[in-house]
Amino acid sequence: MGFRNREGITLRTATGTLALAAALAASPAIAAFLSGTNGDDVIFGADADNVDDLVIQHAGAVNQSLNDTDAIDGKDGDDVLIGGLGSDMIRGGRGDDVIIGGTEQGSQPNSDIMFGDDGNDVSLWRGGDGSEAFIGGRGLDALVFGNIDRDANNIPILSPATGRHAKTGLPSADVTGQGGFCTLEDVRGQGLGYEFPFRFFVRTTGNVAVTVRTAEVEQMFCTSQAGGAITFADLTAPNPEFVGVSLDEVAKLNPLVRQIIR
Ligand SMILES: [Ca+2]
Ligand SMILES: [Ca+2]
Ligand SMILES: [Ca+2]
Ligand SMILES: [Ca+2]
Repeated sequence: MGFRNREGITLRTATGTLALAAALAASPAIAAFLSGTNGDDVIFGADADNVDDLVIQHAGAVNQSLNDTDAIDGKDGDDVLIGGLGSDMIRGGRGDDVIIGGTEQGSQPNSDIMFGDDGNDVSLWRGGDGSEAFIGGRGLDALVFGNIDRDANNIPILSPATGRHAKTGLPSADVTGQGGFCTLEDVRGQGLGYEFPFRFFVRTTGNVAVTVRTAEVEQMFCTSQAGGAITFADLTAPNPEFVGVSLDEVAKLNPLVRQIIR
């Protein structure tokens, strides 16, 4: 398992609590390009390519940075890839990858582009993460909207997991209690490059907050319009629509998603 992270961050994984400060102190400065191994990796965006990077930022010039963008390549293996701030580009590679573009809490830019590649991949979005794109690639891929659990430093919490993510742990998210709901529009066959724009509506205002585009994604999980329940859309159906599902049904539809959501 590989780690890329900011100094001092603690990860909770299946193998226990790992304090990474010592290990990171010995590693070179982390650039915006983060490459995993062909094993199971946990990679956090460095959020370090910004105006505070004195190698990038020319004195007296306007902003020369990538505004916290990271380019993350998980390579093979069952990875957990987390972009953090900025409009990140994240590639899962082969294996069952869990990809989070944020979390950004509404800070901008926050439009992440995520590729699942081969394997059964999951992309997780949280309120405040902005409008994004998820291209699933081959396999059974799922887009999930929910309140991703974070620590006090805004880092998604990874909890012990079983199966293919026993080495990395998995993030968790409250989908049932999310403060909004989703709609989908089917634009397959229109030559747009993506197949579904999903819109997230804030329940209290009824306003659209974001639109997430998908291509080669088979499943979508969100929250019911009234709240308090999970909805699911089968994107392989001729006329996909959201229907209510129990957690037991989620487990049958997608065991990896069931490990993540509640
Ligand atoms: Ca990997
Ligand atoms: Ca980032
Ligand atoms: Ca991001
Ligand atoms: Ca993958």
